[in-house]
Amino acid sequence: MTHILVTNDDGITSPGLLALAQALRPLGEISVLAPDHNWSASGHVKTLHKPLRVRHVHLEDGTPALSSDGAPSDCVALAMLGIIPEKIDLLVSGINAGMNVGHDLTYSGTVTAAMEAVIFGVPAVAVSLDLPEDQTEPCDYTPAARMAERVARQVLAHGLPKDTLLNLNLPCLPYEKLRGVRITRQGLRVYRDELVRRLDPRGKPYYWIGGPPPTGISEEGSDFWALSQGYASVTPVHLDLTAHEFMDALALWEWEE
Ligand SMILES: [Mn+2]
Repeated sequence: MTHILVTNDDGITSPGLLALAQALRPLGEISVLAPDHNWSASGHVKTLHKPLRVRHVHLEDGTPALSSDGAPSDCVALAMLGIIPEKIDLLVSGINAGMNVGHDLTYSGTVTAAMEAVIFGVPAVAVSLDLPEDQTEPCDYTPAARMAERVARQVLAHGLPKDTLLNLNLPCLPYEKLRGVRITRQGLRVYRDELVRRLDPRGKPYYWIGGPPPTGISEEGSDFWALSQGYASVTPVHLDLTAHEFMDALALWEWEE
């Protein structure tokens, strides 16, 4: 039987995790191992200097699950190294509260959890939902979860090339309003971070990385563009970070003293 591991970076109580676990259920056996708190923007973590705990918990619908004080990527490693004894056929991470596009991929706990699975040789999909800032109603994760199930089904049918994951992002739209799937490239994010300096009660400064949320550049064919057009964005992401096109020019630098 197909065995799917589900994790996220928003934490075990996140509604996106529950929606995802429920939507994937028809595809096989689902194991959930997710962080016990929010690890958004934690990057790719391997915890080496403290022990990791794993607890038996239940999702809101009663589904048995496991939670850990480790990072999303730790959760994947724990599962693959034996916490989940059965062979895992697919890892799906999400559904993240907020899109993961452009350079977000280097920060994202959602995406780095998928990277961890790929390092273990297990195909992986990261799923993120674009949550509009001005939204008063909480966004419904069901349409995104339905699309995640479609993408997961494709990955189980076709497999993925070595060192490759799929980064799925969805606009916050009802399922019928989704315009379909676009295969995209990693786009360009525009960060608007500002340093916020404050004083603690003893007069010493401390800092926040503040500022408004990032925007993006809507170049046709990119992940950010697809979301802005109402499409589900599927970007194949490779773990080979080599700048291949720069290698020849780099070789021409003065390497001999
Ligand atoms: Mn998150």
